[in-house]
Amino acid sequence: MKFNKICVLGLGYIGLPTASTFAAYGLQVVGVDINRQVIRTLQNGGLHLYEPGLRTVVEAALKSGNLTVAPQPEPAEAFIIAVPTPFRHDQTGEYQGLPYKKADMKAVTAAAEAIVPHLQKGNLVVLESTSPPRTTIDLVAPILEKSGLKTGQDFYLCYSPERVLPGQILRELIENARVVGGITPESAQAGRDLYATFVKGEIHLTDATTAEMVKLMENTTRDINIAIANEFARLADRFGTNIWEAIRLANLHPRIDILTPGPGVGGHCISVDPWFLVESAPELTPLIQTARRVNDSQPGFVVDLVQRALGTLEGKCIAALGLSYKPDVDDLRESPAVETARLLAAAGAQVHCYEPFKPEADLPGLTLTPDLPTALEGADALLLLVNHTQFRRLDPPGIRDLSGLKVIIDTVNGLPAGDWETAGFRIFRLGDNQE
Ligand code: SAJ
Repeated sequence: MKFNKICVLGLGYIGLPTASTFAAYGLQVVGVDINRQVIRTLQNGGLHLYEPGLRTVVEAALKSGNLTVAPQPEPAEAFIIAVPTPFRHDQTGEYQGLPYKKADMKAVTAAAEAIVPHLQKGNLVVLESTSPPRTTIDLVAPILEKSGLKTGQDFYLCYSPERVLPGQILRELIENARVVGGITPESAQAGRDLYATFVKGEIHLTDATTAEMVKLMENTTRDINIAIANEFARLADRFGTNIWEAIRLANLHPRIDILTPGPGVGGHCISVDPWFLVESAPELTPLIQTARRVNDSQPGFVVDLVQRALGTLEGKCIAALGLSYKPDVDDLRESPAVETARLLAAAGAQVHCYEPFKPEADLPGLTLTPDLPTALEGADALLLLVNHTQFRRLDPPGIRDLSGLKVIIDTVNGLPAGDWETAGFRIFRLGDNQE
């Protein structure tokens, strides 16, 4: 199939890079977002999110005229749905007395409904949003059929997960292998033709539900692997040893690759997606549920560490460095750093948060400071929550001159302990209890 004009629904971390990349490769792209502020920002030459390299690609795409943005879709040959699938905040499920989170499919439903009036014979629709198994068949296809057209006969329908790593989206979008799951083999082939516009990695064809499973299995596996690393850190702490050294040595084994412990798992993907499998079959997913709970409870473990370092939290002032869900990104969604700061504040500490990628974020209940010196003012301890490159380069004598604090708490093994100790600080590391 040959495509000249496509609509990309959802201009977030995935939709916007995808829309601009298609535009860069010569397609006419209408980028659609229901948030008028997003549309206005883009039309005025701004950008509502940060991703390395994205500004240049978006600017070029808009300037060339290949990318336009609009609040509603319009007739096109292909429609890509890249809207968020968070979990529901108003409702949880329960299995054996424990709560589990449920997917909020409102945005996917609304996007599919918005396509209906424009859907024509021979069109292709691709769902990219991470979704519970069978969403393409059971949710999206019936909505699209309200057009009077038959799925697989009159129009093609695919599920194709995005698997790009935030921070490297533009490169991975092009270079990664892509899985395209069709509701029919012809649908999968149409999907391949579309992504072949720019994908340099291999494009693997399968059915829609398998493609949904692939995505969920990838992120769930990573979640479970991080959970075991976090549990090992708790054990190292209990046994008075150093998890970072233990992991380094264990990873010398040719078949072992333990991931990195930290304050927990955040972001819009790994902390959310495993619940989609749990929701679909709670009785089959005890391991997945436990891993989620281990990672979600990791901020509490950090609070214990801070308490140990400071004696008490009541009345103590803590400079919390980093709020994003992982290093060198501005995304605060489901961030364990934010959760940790909130728990510390709830326990009576005064927390000065500093997030260099979003110094003015609006986080109810938290105090954000515009820069590092302000965060350090009056602080009893510096708490490193995110391993941002610029924090790793902090200069211990410089911090000593800026502030009277003596205690450093490092949850991500980002700071060279020796240098800080030489400069007169006491350093407490997550999973390293050698008192
Ligand atoms: N984390 C750890 N320890 C680790 C690795 C990560 O605590 O060893 C934490 C991070 O700090 C962060 C969270 O886990 O809070 C997730 O970070 P990540 O870098 O592992 O993953 P994401 O969420 O940025 O991107 C993932 C990727 N999935 C996999 O690697 C299997 C990416 O390829 C997906 O496209 C993306 O989810 C997505 O959109 O689903």
